[in-house]
Amino acid sequence: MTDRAAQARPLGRRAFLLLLAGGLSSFAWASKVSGVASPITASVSEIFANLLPVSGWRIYTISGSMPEFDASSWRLEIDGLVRNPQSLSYADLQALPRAHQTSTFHCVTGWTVHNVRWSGVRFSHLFDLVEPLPTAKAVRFVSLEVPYDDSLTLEQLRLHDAMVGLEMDGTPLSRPHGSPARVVLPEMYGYKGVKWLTRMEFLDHQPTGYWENLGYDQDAWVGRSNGYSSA
Ligand SMILES: Nc1nc2c(c(=O)[nH]1)N[C@H]1C(S)=C(S)[C@@H](COP(=O)(O)O)O[C@H]1N2
Ligand SMILES: [Mo]
Repeated sequence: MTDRAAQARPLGRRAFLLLLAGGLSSFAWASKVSGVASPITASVSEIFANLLPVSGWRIYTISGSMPEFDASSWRLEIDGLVRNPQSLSYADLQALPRAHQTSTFHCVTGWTVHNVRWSGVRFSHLFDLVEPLPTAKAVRFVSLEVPYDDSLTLEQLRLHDAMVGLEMDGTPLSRPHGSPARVVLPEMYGYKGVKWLTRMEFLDHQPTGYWENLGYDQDAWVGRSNGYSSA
């Protein structure tokens, strides 16, 4: 138990679970009414965030469960509108050319982590492997944490700083951060960064993702989406 959790007593476990349920339903209500989800939301993920001690980061999960990574069974399935579908093991992915970058991470709810060091595989290498068909326009990223998903266009995935992230700050992704793989695109808000990634599905259209179904923007450019303007 963290200090904060201890402080939360005399709220018992039962009350705590009710609080979670209440937070979730009020979030759904708020987003329906306002159209765009408010930056201040008492969602399950934020409550969990407050319980976990991490530096700068708030750990988000929509289900409260963090999928466990098993290197012997985990696969990154890449399928849909591609010539050569792939089922990559963790070792397969690690054997691909590795890219490194330092970038800033922004969550749309207003927190930022500067100078995150990422290491991973560029989407362009994965494109070379699977050969998207001419009809492919977007990729849907599926998490082991059901039903979290989101999507990006092929054009966006070709940006210089987009990757499947495998390491953060010099170590393999931790379980809270989405081990073993997460989507990284610093130019967009964090909800595009699907954690516990397990599938990339190539499609001829761009489907709406988990948070987008609750009112967030499909195009999640930092500073110029979701009601923010860089002007
Ligand atoms: N599977 C999954 N991926 C997710 C989320 C989530 O709840 N579940 N939250 C997203 C949001 S809104 C943000 S800001 C980042 C937060 O990353 P972190 O939990 O590593 O801090 O994860 C993104 N990816
Ligand atoms: Mo976020």
